[in-house]
Amino acid sequence: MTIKVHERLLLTGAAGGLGKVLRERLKANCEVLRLTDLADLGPAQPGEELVQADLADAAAVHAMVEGVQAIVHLGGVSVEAPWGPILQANIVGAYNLYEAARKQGARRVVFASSNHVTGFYRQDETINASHPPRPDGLYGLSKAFGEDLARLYFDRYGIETACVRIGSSFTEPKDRRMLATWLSYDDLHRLVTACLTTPVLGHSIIFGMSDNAVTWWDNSQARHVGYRPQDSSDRFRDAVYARTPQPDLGDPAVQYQGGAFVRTGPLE
Ligand code: NAI
Ligand code: 15L
Repeated sequence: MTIKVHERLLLTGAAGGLGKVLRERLKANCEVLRLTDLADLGPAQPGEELVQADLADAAAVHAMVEGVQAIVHLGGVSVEAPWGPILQANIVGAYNLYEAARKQGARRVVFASSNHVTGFYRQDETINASHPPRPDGLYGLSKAFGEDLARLYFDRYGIETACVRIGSSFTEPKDRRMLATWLSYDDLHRLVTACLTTPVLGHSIIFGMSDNAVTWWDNSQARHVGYRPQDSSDRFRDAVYARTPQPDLGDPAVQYQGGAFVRTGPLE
């Protein structure tokens, strides 16, 4: 059974892919789940409060944080994109959220960071939370900003954050790279639950992955979070190999952890 340590939780980005996944599951983690997104959230279900708002709108963000004890922050631009939208959603939006948490008294955040904070490490390297960021684009850079912002708000104000560098959270791994980066939806919920319930979180960086045989990430610095993945990409391996071409080892998308993010997008 999931321990409910928070009465009211805020989930940003609730209309998105992972937002829909957690909308159902996080009801077990609280009495009231407040959901927010720029996009339409549909009708409120029992135990839900809905707020349609732009994270770049400071007043709206301050209002949505009122009365919540903890925040699961998924909202924002989730892929490589031009600077304008990334600046507004991921940088101004994250700042607004932490300022609102400080002023409204929310004490813990689970921040959906991304493996693209470290996308320019090679696939033959194993990295941990102490390795410096090597973002693979403006999107990864904005997530690195979010992680540093969270660090400042912990050091100065004691607001705890788990920066979850999510790998690839989809129903199943779509390609060979995702055999290393895959995070099942159930493991995502296990990980978010662990971040919400562990007694002392501090400012922690944890790589969001299932128990995959191939991995580039070492979570030994986040044992205090108490996350134990129970799924693995391994059962998809044969099918993924059968339906995908032999990789070109000269392709940067094959060499680097960020995959295609290292060579696509508005930086070109
Ligand atoms: P998504 O793109 O499906 O959902 C993001 C949501 O944020 C959307 O519903 C969108 O309307 C909302 N949003 C965007 N700009 C906004 C703004 N200015 N104000 C309010 N809401 C805004 O992305 P997904 O896949 O659900 O990912 C959720 C989070 O997890 C994102 O922060 C993403 O960067 C992160 N993540 C996801 C991964 C994955 O494998 N799905 C991997 C790594 C990180
Ligand atoms: C991410 O950060 C994206 O949000 C997601 O859509 C995937 O592209 C994922 O990384 C990935 O690296 O597979």
